[in-house]
Amino acid sequence: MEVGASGRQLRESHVASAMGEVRRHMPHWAFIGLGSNLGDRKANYFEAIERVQKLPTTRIIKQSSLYESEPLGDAKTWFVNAVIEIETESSADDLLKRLKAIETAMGRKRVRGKRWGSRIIDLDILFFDNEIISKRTLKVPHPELQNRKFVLAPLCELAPQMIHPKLGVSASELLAGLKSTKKIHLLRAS
Ligand code: A4P
Ligand code: MG
Repeated sequence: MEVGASGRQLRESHVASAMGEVRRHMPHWAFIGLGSNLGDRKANYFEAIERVQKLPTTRIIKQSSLYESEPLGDAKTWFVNAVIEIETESSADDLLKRLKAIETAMGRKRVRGKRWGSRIIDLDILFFDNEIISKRTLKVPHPELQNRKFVLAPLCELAPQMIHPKLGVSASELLAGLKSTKKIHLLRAS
């Protein structure tokens, strides 16, 4: 769903400040992957979207369709997955903090020792500008995105030409080359 002009266009725009001078307005753009497999999964998705929309200096530009996907890892219940594009004036670290705060506010509990377990909501930063970030707390592009149809299918609705800054290929090429046998189907078209 197209919500407004592309973040990349806006990034380049100039805006007049309250003082009357023209200053460069340079929000960042990011793609966020959302996943839920506990409780009312669709309602969780919509609540998360609302909370992202309310983050300071952040705006949702596009939302993908919703998909239902077979779990990868320890979880037993199928996930609802989607991807959104945002523009924000937050740094990548700050955005991560804010997304984690949304997960916590929505009641997500992390189970020690359980990798890829069930969760009310998971918000992952897939891309942040064209940055490559390799910190313990934040890895961008998300290190697993190229292996996941539940990320690539919704991402390709929004940005099929998006070049992965580390792998140097587009999202649609990654999707076309994906070998995963995990099932995924469309739940709600955007
Ligand atoms: N972290 C590092 N990079 C990032 C990033 N780009 N975005 C750190 C968000 N967080 C990032 O994440 C653990 C730590 O990763 C965070 O504290 C953050 O500092 P977490 O959300 O606490 O735990 P997690 O989500 O269980 O771990 P992980 O490894 O991030 O898992 P993923 O990649 O999120 O995968 N199957 C289906 N069908 N659909 C799904 O959505 N999701 C997962 C979780 C597994 N299986 C799934 C799905
Ligand atoms: Mg996560």
